[in-house]
Amino acid sequence: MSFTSTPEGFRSGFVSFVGRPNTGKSTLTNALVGEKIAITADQPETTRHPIRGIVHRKDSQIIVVDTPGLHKPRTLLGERLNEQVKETYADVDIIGLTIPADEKIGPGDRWILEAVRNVVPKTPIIGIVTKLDKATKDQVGAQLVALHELLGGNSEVVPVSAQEGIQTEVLLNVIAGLLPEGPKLYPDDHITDDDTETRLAEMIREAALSGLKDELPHSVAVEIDEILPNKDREGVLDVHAVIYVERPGQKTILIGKDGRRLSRITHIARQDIMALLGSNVYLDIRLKVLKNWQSDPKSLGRLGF
Ligand SMILES: Nc1nc2c(ncn2[C@@H]2O[C@H](COP(=O)(O)OP(=O)(O)OP(=O)(O)O)[C@@H](O)[C@H]2O)c(=O)[nH]1
Ligand SMILES: [Mg+2]
Repeated sequence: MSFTSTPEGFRSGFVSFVGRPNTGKSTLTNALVGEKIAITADQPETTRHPIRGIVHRKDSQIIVVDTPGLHKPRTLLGERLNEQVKETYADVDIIGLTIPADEKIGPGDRWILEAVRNVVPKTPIIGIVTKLDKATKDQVGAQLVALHELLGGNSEVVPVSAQEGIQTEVLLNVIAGLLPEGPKLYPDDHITDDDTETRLAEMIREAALSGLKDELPHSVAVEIDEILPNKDREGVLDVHAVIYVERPGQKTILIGKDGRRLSRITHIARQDIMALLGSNVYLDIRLKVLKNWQSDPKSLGRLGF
């Protein structure tokens, strides 16, 4: 841990990305932080807890808070996530509203903007047009105008492609310019607040989500049971994890024909886990049914929601 001295005129503070599910908030968070701290997936409602990532720059420290996408909740889990997100707004200096370049601004976006303005009427909101690489120049231009109109006043709007790393520095400059002067809030080598177990569980969830469709991704939750040194092999860590689903049929799908899907999940997650832990890993994943956990207060509590 090291805290180098803070130069004159240094700025620091928090920015939170909010937006509909699947608009690229987590991908953008990772791109700005420069390390994968938030999992991403091509289905909506992937992120389930606010994740802090720290961007260390010469003259500023920007703490990015990635949040679950806001949406009209269908389950108790959805309601709890929305509450969490709204609590997050209260503590940030800037809000970045994310809207993809290739999707029309709709009622969902207006609903989010209204929710944000109700909770924190004074916090500046910048517009971020995400997935720039997926649209033509004209589309991006039109989206910037539309987003500017939606936000009103003299709000900043910035187009980015987190995937291609286009305009990310520009976005950081805009954010830093709006932050108050202040000292470093985190040591120079601190990247995220999430503990190792949470990050491992998320890596397994990301591997499990890949290729799943419809409602199944929402039914997946992961818990790390324990991490222990392997008894027989020195330098190897045993990671025991459980993937929860809501119904027996979902368990069958995740195991796959001849257990193939589960082996693939284990293989992919193990690579990520070894990279994070910097150690050889034996990964053991069990599958369990926790009936309708998304709607059951007791199960939600147990899974940390
Ligand atoms: N082409 C392209 N795809 C992107 C970009 N950013 C994100 N995506 C894709 O969009 C999908 C959703 O990205 P996420 O970062 O998980 O979106 P999110 O807003 O965090 O979603 P939730 O956590 O569900 O609210 C993933 O398949 C990403 O790979 C981008 O700049 N360009
Ligand atoms: Mg996300």
